[in-house]
Amino acid sequence: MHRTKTRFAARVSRVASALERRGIRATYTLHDRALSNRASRRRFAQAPPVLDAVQRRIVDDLDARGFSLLTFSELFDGDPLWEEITAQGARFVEETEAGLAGDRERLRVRAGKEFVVRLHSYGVELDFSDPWFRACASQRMLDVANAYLGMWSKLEYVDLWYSVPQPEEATRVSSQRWHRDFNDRKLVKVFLYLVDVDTDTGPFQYAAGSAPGGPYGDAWPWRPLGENYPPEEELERRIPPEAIHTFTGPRGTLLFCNTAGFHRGGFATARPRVLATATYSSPASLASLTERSYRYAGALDELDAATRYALD
Ligand SMILES: O=C(O)CCC(=O)C(=O)O
Repeated sequence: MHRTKTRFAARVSRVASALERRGIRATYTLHDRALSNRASRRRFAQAPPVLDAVQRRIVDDLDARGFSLLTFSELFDGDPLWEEITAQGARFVEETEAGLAGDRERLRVRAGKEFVVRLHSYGVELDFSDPWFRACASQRMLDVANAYLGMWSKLEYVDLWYSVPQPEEATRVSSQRWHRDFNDRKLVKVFLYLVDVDTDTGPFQYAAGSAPGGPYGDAWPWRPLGENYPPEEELERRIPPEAIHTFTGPRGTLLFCNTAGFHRGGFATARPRVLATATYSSPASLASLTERSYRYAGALDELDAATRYALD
């Protein structure tokens, strides 16, 4: 009797979560096609930003292969923001290493992804006094994200990560394995390396052309809440090695990437990888698939319309 009841309960819970998934997918599609994204595309089209040559190159690269690689100083030429971000990174490293050596309870980690310590994680308040947030909400970055997405985007996620070195024999787990992000069909993730990253520091890797619409877009195709983690060896058989890019590089390396395409990283074995990251996605994503990681604590009415939209 107990067994029957337990099986029945398990079945009810499976059906309930399948229905919930279906509901979330339907909400995403509705917001993408008809509700929020349509209005956001119209707003963008009414006054598209004027991009300079560096910003144009990033958008063209993203369109052509799903990523763009440059340096922070190319995009923020001569801006003292770099010194502020590196100081922010240094404080984060110091606090993280003190936590790793002592009270690990203080460290911000997510269950199943304990190898990444975060500066903010979710549920924080941020404003322009935070240097990395200021970079992410700047027109230099936001105009790029909006131009690639063809709409006013939402700045959904802002953080700094410290990837803790793993034993070399450890197996890759979670985002250390090839996957597509579930967030959106088309999104922009940004990674700014705050330390030199070599092959033992867990470099980010990307399969160019694997975003929806690309030559490998049909391999385990993106769907909202899809099964986004295929077996590693199968993926490596299906996508040719020349499409796989491994982003080693010095501190200051800046990468824009549509992570609806296959990517992985953070499998540091020799040294910690420290980076700043951000995600820009469509309003449809925030309405259905994702949650903003922070609340903007500044005054929205002091911002221009596209920035206000991104942070609100
Ligand atoms: O840590 C990495 O390099 C991978 C990050 C990742 O998979 C993601 O942000 O979706």
